[in-house]
Amino acid sequence: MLMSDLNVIRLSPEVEEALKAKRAVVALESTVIAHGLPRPQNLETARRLEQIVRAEGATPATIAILGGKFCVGLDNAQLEQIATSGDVKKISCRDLPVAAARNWDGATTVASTTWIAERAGINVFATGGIGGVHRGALPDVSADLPELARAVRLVVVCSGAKSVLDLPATREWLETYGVTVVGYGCDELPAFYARASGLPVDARADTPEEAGAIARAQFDLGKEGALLVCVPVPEASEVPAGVLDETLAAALAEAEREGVGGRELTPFLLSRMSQQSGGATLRANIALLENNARVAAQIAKAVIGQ
Ligand code: PSU
Ligand code: MN
Repeated sequence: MLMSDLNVIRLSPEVEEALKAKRAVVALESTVIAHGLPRPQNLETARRLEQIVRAEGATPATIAILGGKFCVGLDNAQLEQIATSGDVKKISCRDLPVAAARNWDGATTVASTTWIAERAGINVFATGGIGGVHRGALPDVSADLPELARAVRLVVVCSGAKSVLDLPATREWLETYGVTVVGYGCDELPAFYARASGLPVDARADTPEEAGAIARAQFDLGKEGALLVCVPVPEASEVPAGVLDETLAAALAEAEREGVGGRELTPFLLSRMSQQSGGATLRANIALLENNARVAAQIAKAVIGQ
C-alpha cells in the first residue's frame, strides 16, 4: 500500500491529478527554503523552482509538514508559511513520527523528503546538495545517506554533497552502500559550490534520455538505492576555490568555537559562508538549485518516455 492511501500524506489536487495521469512530477525539499537560504531569497527561490519545473512541462511537488500532515505539493500560502514563519522545525527521518503525533509544522530534509516522495509514488526529486559525512572527530553522518541507500524507484538530482563536508568520506560511503552516482555532463563528483572534487562518478550521462535510461534500468531491476544524478553548478556561478577555502575554514572554526553541532551545523555553515563570501556562495546555491530543478524535470519526462 502506498502511504498516499493513508491519512498522514496529503497530496495537493494538482500533484494527485498528475500522478494519476502518470505525468512527470518533481519533488522539491523544504529545509533549503526554511533553513538553507536567507529571506527574502528563500521564498523567491522556492517559487522560481516551481516555475522552472512547470516551464519544462512537469508538475512541482514541494514537500513539507504542516499540522503534522506530510504535504506533497504546497499552495502559495503554505509555501509562504514555510519560508517566513521562523518557527518551522528541520525535520529529518527520525523526527517524522513525532511530527505526525504532535501536529508539528516542519521543513523536510533530503532524507525525509525522499521518504515521503517515495511513498507518494514520485520518481524524481531535485535538491541543492545532499548531506554526507561531516568533517571533524565526531562521526556525524547525515541521515540523507542511509535514506538514499534505502529508497527505491527514485532519482535524486543534486550538485553533489555540500563542500562543507568530508567529500572523500562521503564518496566512499555512497560506494559502500551501493548508491549509483551519475555525473550529468561531468566525470567528477561535483562539490556543490564548485564544479569538481577530483572524486570519480560511476557513469556519465550527457542528456536527460541517458540519465532516464539508467533510472529505468534501476527501477526494472528493483534495485534499492536512489539513483544520484549529480549536476555541476553552472560555470558562471561557481565560487572560486580561494574564496571557498577561506570562508569554509573560518566557518568551521567558528562552529567549533561556538559548539554548533547536530541539525544546526549545516544551516550555520551555509549562512556564515554566504556572509563571508559577500553572497557568492548564496548566488551559487540559488543558481544550482534552479539548474537542478530544470534538469530534474527533463529527466522526469525522460523516465516515463515523454
Ligand atoms: N542543500 C542546500 N541547502 C540546504 C540543504 C541542502 O543547498 O539547506 C539541507 C538539505 O535539506 C539536507 C540537509 O538534507 O541540509 C542536511 O542536513 P544534515 O547535514 O543536518 O543532515
Ligand atoms: Mn548530523
